[in-house]
Amino acid sequence: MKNILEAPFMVEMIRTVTNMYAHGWDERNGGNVSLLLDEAQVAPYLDVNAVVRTIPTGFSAPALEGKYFLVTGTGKYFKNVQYAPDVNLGIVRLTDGGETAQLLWGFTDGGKFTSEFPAHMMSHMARLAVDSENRVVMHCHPANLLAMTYIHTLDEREFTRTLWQMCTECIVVFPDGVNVLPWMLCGTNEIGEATAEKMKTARLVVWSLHGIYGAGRDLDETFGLIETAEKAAEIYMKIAHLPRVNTITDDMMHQLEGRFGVKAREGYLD
Ligand code: 2HA
Ligand code: ZN
Repeated sequence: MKNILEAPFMVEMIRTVTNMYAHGWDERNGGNVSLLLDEAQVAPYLDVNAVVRTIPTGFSAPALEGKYFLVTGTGKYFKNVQYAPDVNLGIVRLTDGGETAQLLWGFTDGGKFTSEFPAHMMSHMARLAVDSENRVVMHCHPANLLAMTYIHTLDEREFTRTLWQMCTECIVVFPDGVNVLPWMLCGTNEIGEATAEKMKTARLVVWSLHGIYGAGRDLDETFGLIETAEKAAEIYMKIAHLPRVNTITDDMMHQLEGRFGVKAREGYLD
């Protein structure tokens, strides 16, 4: 068996959560990440028939039957992942129609996957139905996006348009815009279902007064998506209380659509 700590997916996951912590997005045990893996990716590094223990998930996810995920642990601190990946991360395979997770590696202190596992798995299902290449769901608490949910309308079109207006490249990076959930109790199947519903039409879902979810094809892309939205929110928080003299107009955004070959969410531009 090859050393799993040297597997490209493991190295990338450790680098990503370390970077998320460095960005201040994941204080204490805040945030969680899940990465969909193929059996062929995992097999050189562990015996896929050796189940360490099974953990009930508390939900059903038939579309994810037999799928493998590398996922952050509940109560674990992103800042510690690089020093003890086998404690803070785990690899699970879903069985029983998604109702059981078979632990194959990690969570060596007896721990388990993130409390937001329902939101992650339901979001994977939703995104895979739209994009079969989607592999990542990422949640964190970036300060400016969070701050924005205290002072900006939560109307999705307005929220998206404000972010697009803050940096020229926003509409290019997330032409599908940002969906927004009202405050809901986290860690529940209900917020998981609501997040997944929102994931059908956008790869970014804001959890008002809490944080954000991003989805994408790989860790870099998903990190970059959240990074770009958070940068836009930062600009907004710098200027929201000041008179606006200039802005990115809808006409400019139509020019960006043409130049970069993207199409803004239907009805979001005038
Ligand atoms: O504790 O961020 O939403 C991790 C979280 C819960
Ligand atoms: Zn959170």
